[in-house]
Amino acid sequence: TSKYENEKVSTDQNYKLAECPEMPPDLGPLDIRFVYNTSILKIISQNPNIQHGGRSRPQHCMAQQKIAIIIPFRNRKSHLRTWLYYMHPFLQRQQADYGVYVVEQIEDTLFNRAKLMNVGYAIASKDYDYNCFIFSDVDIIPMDGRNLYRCSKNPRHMANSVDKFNFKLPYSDIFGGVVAFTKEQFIKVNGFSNVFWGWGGEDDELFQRVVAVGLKVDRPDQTIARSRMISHQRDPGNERNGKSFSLINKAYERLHKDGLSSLKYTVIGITNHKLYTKVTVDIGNGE
Ligand code: UDH
Repeated sequence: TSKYENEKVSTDQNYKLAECPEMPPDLGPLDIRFVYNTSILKIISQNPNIQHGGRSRPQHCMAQQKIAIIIPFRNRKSHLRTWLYYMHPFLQRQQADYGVYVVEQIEDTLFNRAKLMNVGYAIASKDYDYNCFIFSDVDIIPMDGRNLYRCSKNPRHMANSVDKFNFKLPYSDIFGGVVAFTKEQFIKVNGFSNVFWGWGGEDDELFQRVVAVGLKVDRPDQTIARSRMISHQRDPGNERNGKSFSLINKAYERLHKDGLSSLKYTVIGITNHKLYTKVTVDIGNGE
């Protein structure tokens, strides 16, 4: 090797970024009003540091977690645009090393939010060495930058103070909206159940799984966890699941046989959009 190459190698080795701080600087309350009509092109131009597929990482420090954000999706284009508009700046200010995965269920089947989350986990894991998975509805936006979108010692429930519920927990075991799991935690609970078709119950079942494996749920302080939900009607194809109570009653029995261990799906397409990776998937129809 030439002298020049030796120098180059030693420079690269010496150039190690310092770890990012636990609490990034200058975070605080955000003004979230949902009164805008920005185009995707404008969001792209406002976020020049996003890489194709909706990836970003801090430029001046080494992030401690590699975070995949998984969003279950069908027919919510304007909600997704709102999410991208607010959340890319939010995550970058939090100095996150992250990628956004929008997991779209094909038409004409009953919606299955939980199974889409499992698919997102499986696809993102093949993409990059993610060690933290944040499962987020497309219609929830945090109102304070200090609500860190990170994993912690226990699975974490970020949406514990939503405007729709007057910023209170409607019941103590609620675990919907936005939750974060390390890879180890998610494997330990065997992911979400795959058998909740239609609206309701899959998030309560996930709570039961967390408890069953001896973990707890962490929640941020409610004053900083304030979030807004875009109000909407129930979607067609996502009617209430009438069986969810009887399913949850047997959550412990299904824990090891229903979840990541039994996940089956067919990928229809994976597209790298500028602001997110879109995974279109056929997850069956529950029959
Ligand atoms: N989702 C879709 N498309 C659908 C259904 C659900 O993208 O057709 C996703 C989306 O990310 C959504 C999440 O799944 O944020 C949760 O579904 P949801 O928004 O229907 O659930 P939520 O409990 O609302 O937030 C329930 C309907 C409330 C109707 C109240 C009318 N006043």
